[in-house]
Parts: sequence; structure tokens; C-alpha cells
Amino acid sequence: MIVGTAGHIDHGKTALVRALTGVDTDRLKEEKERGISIDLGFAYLPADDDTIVGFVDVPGHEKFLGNMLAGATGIDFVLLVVAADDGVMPQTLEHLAIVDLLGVTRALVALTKVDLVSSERRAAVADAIRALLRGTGLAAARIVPVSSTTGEGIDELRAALLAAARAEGPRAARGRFRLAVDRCFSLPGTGTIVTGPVMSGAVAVGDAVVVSPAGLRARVRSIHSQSRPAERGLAGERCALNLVGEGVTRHALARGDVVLDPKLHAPTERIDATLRVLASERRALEHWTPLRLHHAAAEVAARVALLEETPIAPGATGRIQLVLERPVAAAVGDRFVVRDTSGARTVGGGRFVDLRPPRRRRRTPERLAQLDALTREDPREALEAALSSWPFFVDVEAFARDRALDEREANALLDSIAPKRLAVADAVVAVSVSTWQRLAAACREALDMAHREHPELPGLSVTQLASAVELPLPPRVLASGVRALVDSGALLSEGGALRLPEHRLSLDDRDRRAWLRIAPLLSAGERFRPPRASEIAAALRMPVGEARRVLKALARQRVVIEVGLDRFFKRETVEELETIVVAVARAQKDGRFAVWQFRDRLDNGRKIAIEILEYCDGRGLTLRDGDLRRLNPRRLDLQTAANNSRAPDAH
Ligand SMILES: Nc1nc2c(ncn2[C@@H]2O[C@H](COP(=O)(O)OP(=O)(O)OP(=O)(O)O)[C@@H](O)[C@H]2O)c(=O)[nH]1
Ligand SMILES: [Mg+2]
Repeated sequence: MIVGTAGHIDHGKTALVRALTGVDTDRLKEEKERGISIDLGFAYLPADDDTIVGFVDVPGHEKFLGNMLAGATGIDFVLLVVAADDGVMPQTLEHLAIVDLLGVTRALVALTKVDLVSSERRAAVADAIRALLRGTGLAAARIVPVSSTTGEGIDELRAALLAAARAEGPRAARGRFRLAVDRCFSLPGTGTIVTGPVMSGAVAVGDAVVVSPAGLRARVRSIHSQSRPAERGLAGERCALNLVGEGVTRHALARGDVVLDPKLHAPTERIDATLRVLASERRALEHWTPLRLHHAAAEVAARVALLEETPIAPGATGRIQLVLERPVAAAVGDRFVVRDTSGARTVGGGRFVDLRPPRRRRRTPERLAQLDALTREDPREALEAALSSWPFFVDVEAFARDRALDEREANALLDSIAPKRLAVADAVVAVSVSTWQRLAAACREALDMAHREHPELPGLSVTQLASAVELPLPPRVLASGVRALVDSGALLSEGGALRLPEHRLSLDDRDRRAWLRIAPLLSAGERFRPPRASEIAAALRMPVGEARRVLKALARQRVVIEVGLDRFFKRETVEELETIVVAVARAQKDGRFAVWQFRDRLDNGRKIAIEILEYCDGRGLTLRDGDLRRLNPRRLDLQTAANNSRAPDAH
């Protein structure tokens, strides 16, 4: 557990940490000279069992509030310090507001310097503190009177902190690794060290990491966790990492960087968020207000684009888009604080909701509904809500990465909520079960209508079907969904046309009668040497145009195939011919055969034999080799099919 102090300057924070741990965290020369804290101080309180309480001691001076924020963003528990003689002061209020904005609710209040005041004064200040905490997330915090000078209350406070740490237990190291760098230095003989709280996941010696947002690659050579050598560092601990790699120096890294799992490196300069404006603000927050964003240990200039109709009033919460001056390494759900540009006051704070928001059309009703869905803290609930609001799909990898979920967590989540995943361009998107069912139903409906209107056509192309389906999914997602339906067998695809499995191509009565007359000319003993359409027309005393039209319609349905110009074979005959070609080729020592060898096998005319072989060349079954032909070795599928079919002689 990491405990952060908070409170007004000189109220005894550093003295209290020393009384609790024996460590003086004011180590800078200037801190000693001025008797105040300037930067963050760190100390550890080990117990007999494995419990360790880490302390981050922050400066109270308003000028160093940026340092306070860099420390406060990584804490689990706050130790609010109020001096009994001074009582509640400006930075008591500001620090309290900040930890409340950061979502820290576990807290103890140390009423310090009680040796200096009467018991009436103690009680009065305690009452004032209770009133102050009311309405904040810290309302339940216990107030412990202490004196670092006399030692009163120190043992009790220490015991309470250790009890809280034990109650918390070891934090599950969920998610992928992130560490917010709050210090960076080099040690002679060791190299570059960064320290900070592990925000999620775990890191082990030897791991590859990336320093974000710069993108510097590094390897973890050694780890100190809670100031002890360790093999691993886990979420909820403060760690020091010895990093090695090309360009990894003390000067290349700084407070505000985030060391993370390389899979998480995706800095962003534009973040949609919820923002609560502090009640202490005098005016409502206007569109495009310049502010300073404090996130993790980083501080960056930003503008606030309002996603609400009206400015956000003091005390109110609204949706905003943060437009940053430079990229940051963030995660959805991370808390942040914004201060005014001069650094004089804290304006508000909130949670990141979407790290890849649209630049334009960022406050349409659809987009705002999506944003509300993504605002849910639990990733499962957020995913469910996002899948059931516009645009009804979620980029799976971005969702998992931006929430720092590891692969197992992401898969478990997706398998249970969105088992249907679609490949769209180079991304994979998830849709809800109900969207998938609606898509399937809409495709069936559209195809059913198409089949009814045009029973003579084999069906619709993917593009035609995707545009016939009235669902609010973008065309590329629809098209991918249609292809997935084909893969699942719900739709059939033949020769580029999609149809319902039960769809049988039909001809009108007149065409059917014509086909009944034509069919015998393409069957039985004539099947290898069918007449041309013009000859069929002459033989049957049928207008040549009609014979061609009926044959073409049947060709679209793949009942017949136009093998040579104006010459149609039944499809089964073509399959039979391909088997024969394979058999003839295989019968040759070197696999090469001449036209006459094929013709003899068919007992056919040379001209038709050439037409058939040229058709086979065109289909890629055979390859020309001068006057000879051989099988195309790439068309193994056809050869295998031919092997498995009956011998041609059996027909
Ligand atoms: N009498 C008395 N003096 C105290 C007590 N705690 C701290 N002090 C004194 O108060 C002064 C400030 O204490 P610090 O611990 O440096 O205060 P701080 O809150 O860390 O101050 P900043 O870090 O600058 O915000 C020092 O001179 C301490 O000796 C206490 O319990 N009783
Ligand atoms: Mg101090």
C-alpha cells in the first residue's frame, strides 16, 4: 500500500513520516536550510509479516503543488495532516480537493501538534475537519490526534496504517505493466534508475519495456520493490527499475514519463474525459479554456473543448475533450487534475474515457451516447454498453490496449460478451450477439427479397448485399460481417454471388420449356461434343437469340458452362472432362500430353478437344508447353478432387 501525505505547509507531514518510519525525507540541501519540503520524499515502514507501507511525503507549499500532484497520482491511501494549532488552511483544502478528484477514498486524518493546544482546541479543529470531509470521498476517515514531538498517538496511527495495508492484502497484478516515473537518476556502476508507483500489471527482471511517450526501448536489468531488491515489481508497489538500452540515460528520461509494456505504447494528444469543476471556482468553465493537465507524474499544457451545450458550472460535472500540447502515455480510467495556467489554483479533475476520440463531430448525439457507454468504469460494462450504442462495434485491440488489459483478460472479456469478431482492414472488431443476429436476419431478408424479385439471378455480390442491409454499421464492417456469414454457412457464395442456401434458381415457364428441348442435345453420348447455340437453334427451329438467352441464364446459374465461344457444356460434363484431363496427364511418363491423346480418349473431334483444353488452360488446370500440356502443380485441389472421383471410364 502506498500512503501519500497531504496538508498545508508546516503542518508536520515530514515530521510525522519520520516519527512513523524513522526516515527523514527532507534530504535536499535547500529543504534543510528552509525547513520546508520542496520535492517528494519517500520512506518505507516494514512490518513483521510481509506487509510494507510505502510513504510518499509531499510538500505543502503552494508553489510546489506540481510536485505534490506528481506524488499524489500514485497513492492508494491518503494521510491528511492538519495541525491542531493552525487548523484548516488553504492547502488543506486544495490537497483534500485533489485527492478527492483523484478518487482516493481510503484515508486517515492526523491531527498533528496536539502537544501545543488545549483539549477544547483539539475538539474544535476535529469538528471543523469532519465538516470539511463531509461530501467528499473521505467522509469516513478516522481522525487520530498525534504529536511527533511527544510521540502521542504515533503508535496508534502506525498500527492503523498497517491494519489498512493488511486489509487491502496484496493487490492483484491485473493488466499490463505501467510505471509512472517520478524520479530519474544515475548511480555510478549501475546506470539509469527510474522510480515510481506501478500503476498496473507486473514487471520482471529481463523484461523489455518502452519509455512512453518518447518510445525509447529498454530492458529491465534489476528491480527494487519498496526499496528491497526484487525479481518482480507489482501493481500497488513503488519500484525502482535499473533500465538499460540504446539511448537510455538519465537525460533521456524524466518525471512524467511512463515505463510500460511495449504493447501499451500508443501515446495520445487528444482525450475525451469527464471533468468535475471544483465548487471553489468562481466562474463556469468555458470552451477552449487553456489549462495545465496533471496526469500520473506528468504535467502538460492543454485546451478544454466542451462537449456540453453550456459551460460547466462550479461544482458540476461535464464531458470534455482535452487537446494536449504534446502526447502523453495514458490509459482509460486514469484520473487527472487540471489547474489554471499560472499554477495558482486547482480547477477540477476527472477520469479519462476515450484516448482516440474523433476530432470532428465530437459532440453529435451518437458520439455522446458512445462516450457515456465508454464512461462506465468496469471494462465489461463499458464494452457491453459500447457494443449496444453507435457505431455498434469496438476495435478489440485498441479497447484492450487503452485499458491496459492483458491478453487473458481481454480474451475472457470478449469471449463472454462479444464472441463474434470480424476482420476489418488491419483491425479486428467485435460486435454484440444481438448486432450479429440482426445482421444475419437483415442479410437473409435482403437476399430473400432479391431472390423473389430476380429468381433467375444467382444472388447478390458482397457489396450489393452490404448496401441492401439497413443497419447503422459502416460499409467495411458490414462487408466483413457478410463474409463471416458466408464462412459460417448461413449464406452461400458461388461464383461471386451470395444466396440463401435454400435458394434454387428458377426459370420462367417459357425458358424452362426451351431448356427441356435443349438439354438432350448436351446430354448422354453428345455430352462431349455439344452443338453450338446457333446449331441448337437451327436444329430446334428456335430463334438463335432465344437459345443463347436461355443458355446464358443457365450459365449464370452454373447449370451449363460456356466452354468455347457459343458452345455450352453441362456442368457435370465439364467436371468429368477435367477428371479425364488429369487422368490423361497422369498416364504420361513425363506428365505431358498432346491434343490427340486427349481427343482419342474422348473419341472426339480435334476442334472441340482444343476448345476444351483451352478452357482448362484458362481455368489454370493445365499449362501449355509448346504443343504439349501438363497439369498445373499449383492446382493440387483440382487434382485431388479428380483423384477422389470415380474413374472416367465408369460413366
Ligand atoms: N510541537 C510540535 N511541533 C511539530 C510537530 N510536528 C512537526 N512540528 C514542527 O513543525 C515544523 C514543520 O514540520 P514539517 O514536518 O517540516 O512540516 P511539513 O508539513 O512537512 O511542511 P512542508 O513539507 O513544508 O509542507 C517543524 O519545525 C517541526 O519540528 C508536533 O507534533 N509538535
Ligand atoms: Mg514536509
